Amino acid sequence: MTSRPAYHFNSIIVREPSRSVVDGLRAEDRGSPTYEGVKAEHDAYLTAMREAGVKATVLPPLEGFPDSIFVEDPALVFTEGAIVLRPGAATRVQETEEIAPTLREMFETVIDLPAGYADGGDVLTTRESVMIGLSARTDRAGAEALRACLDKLGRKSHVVATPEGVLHFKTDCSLLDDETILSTNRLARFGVFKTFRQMIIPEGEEPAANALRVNDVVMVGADFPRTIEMLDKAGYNVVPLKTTEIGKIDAGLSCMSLRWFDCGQAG
Ligand code: CIR
Repeated sequence: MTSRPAYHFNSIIVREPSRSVVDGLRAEDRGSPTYEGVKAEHDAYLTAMREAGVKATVLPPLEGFPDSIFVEDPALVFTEGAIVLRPGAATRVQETEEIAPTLREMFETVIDLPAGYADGGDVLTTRESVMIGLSARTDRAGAEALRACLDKLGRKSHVVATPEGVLHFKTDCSLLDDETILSTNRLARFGVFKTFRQMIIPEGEEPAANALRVNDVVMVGADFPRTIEMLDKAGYNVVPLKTTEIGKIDAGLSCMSLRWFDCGQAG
């Protein structure tokens, strides 16, 4: 267990969207996002992050990688160090080579995942343990190799399942505070959050489960009024953010940043 709340961050890395983001991967075609729309959502996200108290390192767009705005997937970051992952989608594998130099500049310890496949979207960091969801992007070999890397950073971890057809573990859940998880009903039914208080997403608003707690605020997709009302009533300081365009390429709020608490920085 670490000493500070798992949602206490003072540093993030984001990457500007490329014009090629309109070709981002998607499971189901609900129309392509527009570059301008994604850029506006990304800008608002970055503003909200800064208002929440983090210092942002903004990386330049990568035209060759349509999904590279989703920096959460090729790496994991912690106060103790970073892990360069092995993304499970063929078009995203080389995003690691693009982000690794920044991580090596910013972290003393950087570990490369040695085997298998794992996406950061499948990893939920809680105060007690790092949960690794098996999915179409994260296989058993990757999850076990990741556990060994996390062990080197002094982090406990365990492997859990992701519902069939759901892109990432965190597509369906997020941390609201150290005791509380926001989850879809379909994931909560797996029983993986038994040690937490659980808040269940209202039926029909499942994509709202990928919310994001950063310091005092919970960022939530603006298209999900019942989830916003539920969290608001529960006393959370909700910041609604538009995710309509990135939602067309299966993304939510956690995917657009790597977040950590840097002890070398005040705040
Ligand atoms: C992909 O399929 O990889 C992107 N279109 C969406 C990635 C979303 N990432 C995340 O939730 N961590």
